[in-house]
Amino acid sequence: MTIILLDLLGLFTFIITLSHAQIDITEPCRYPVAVGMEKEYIPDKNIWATSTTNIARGPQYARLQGYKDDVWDRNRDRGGGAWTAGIPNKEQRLGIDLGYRHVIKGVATQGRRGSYEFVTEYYLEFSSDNKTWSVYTNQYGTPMLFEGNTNDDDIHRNNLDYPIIARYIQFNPQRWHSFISMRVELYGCRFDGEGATFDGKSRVTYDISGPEDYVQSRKDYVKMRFRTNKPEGLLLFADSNQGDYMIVEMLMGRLYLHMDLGSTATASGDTTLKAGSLLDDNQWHELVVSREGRQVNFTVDRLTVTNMTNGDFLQLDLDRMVAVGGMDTFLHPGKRLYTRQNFTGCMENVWFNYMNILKDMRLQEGDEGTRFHVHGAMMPGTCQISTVVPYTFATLDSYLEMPIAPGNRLRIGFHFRPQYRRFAVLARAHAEWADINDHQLRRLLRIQREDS
Ligand SMILES: [Ca+2]
Repeated sequence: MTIILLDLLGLFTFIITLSHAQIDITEPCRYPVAVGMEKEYIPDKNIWATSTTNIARGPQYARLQGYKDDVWDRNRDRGGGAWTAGIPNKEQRLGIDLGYRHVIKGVATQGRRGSYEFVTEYYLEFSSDNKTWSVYTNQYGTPMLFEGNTNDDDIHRNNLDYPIIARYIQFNPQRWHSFISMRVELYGCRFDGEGATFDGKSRVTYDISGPEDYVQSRKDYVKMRFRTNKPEGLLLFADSNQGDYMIVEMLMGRLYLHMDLGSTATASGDTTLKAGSLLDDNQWHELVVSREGRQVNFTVDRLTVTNMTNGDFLQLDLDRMVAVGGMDTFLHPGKRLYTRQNFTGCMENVWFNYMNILKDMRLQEGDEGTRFHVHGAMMPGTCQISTVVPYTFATLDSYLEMPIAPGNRLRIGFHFRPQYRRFAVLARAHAEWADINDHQLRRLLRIQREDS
């Protein structure tokens, strides 16, 4: 296994030398293809909408290149040739269940042919569980408005600045011409995430203590996706007997990267970079560490912090252990490390210098002499984390409202955390009868922020 990996490294070094381009072997979907709205690989039942004008304009007809047939064909019912929302407002959504998680790298839209109905601007939303949704954002973190169509039949394709990894996608039209009518397609690949769930006591280690097994690198590349609802924990720990290390830990929902490429009596190499905030929100996040010499880029969800390492050294020397998800003891770490907790949550596609740790561990499972070891009850496979959905009360008048059955006794508990330490935040909950859209009186529970 190691020999193949070395061969691969040699090969990629060679390619980089030739092309002078950065080749990312962790790139999950280099050649995106249509997921199958047009070709109907996505079945009708996997497509939904918040409203529909009539049955001939249902969501199942929102297929790229679909059109209203002049002649009725029982084998290919194309309906009215597009989905058309029944309510013309900005709250309408066309949703697609891709069946499996995908890497989505492009989207295409069309209007309804022959009727001059089309959507000119829309938001994209995505979800891995059909419960918690994220909106696609631009580099400033604000929702990104996608360019739609300018007529009813030309295809407009948008290639995404960064890929979406999700099973569920929603189009949320914001402006349109005449009616909200859409035909769509998505482009990407099936996502094969090699993941595991860590329970706060488990971890994976890769032994590099053998005489031939040490790491000496002038460049480093670490990448992982993670999801947690705990604000603190150790994600990665790699160190050496001489004092070099690379550590990634989470504290108060922020990520900290600590590195030391070598210290002398007069110059410490100890360097810390911080990135991200509120990362314990139970959503998937991605971190990337890329280092070349003293320059370190620490990226969390596409926002990069760059710094130079302290000290005079350029090489990371590791000869003890690479640990993912935690350590056996925090008693004598001897390194810049603040947390005393292992990571709780899910990780997937964990790369450490071109080693896909969870995948290579699975492939070598049971091999005599494997340098991977699982400690504790780490569960491989899809994420097993319970779906606790945190809400951020961003403004004073933010509130959370949910319908509750009349006559039931309800017990409510809060776990809440102020974004800034100096604010003490109180919450207020009250229940009231309210007339919601189906004209049935139901009781609504409202939870509201109340600052002291
Ligand atoms: Ca060193």
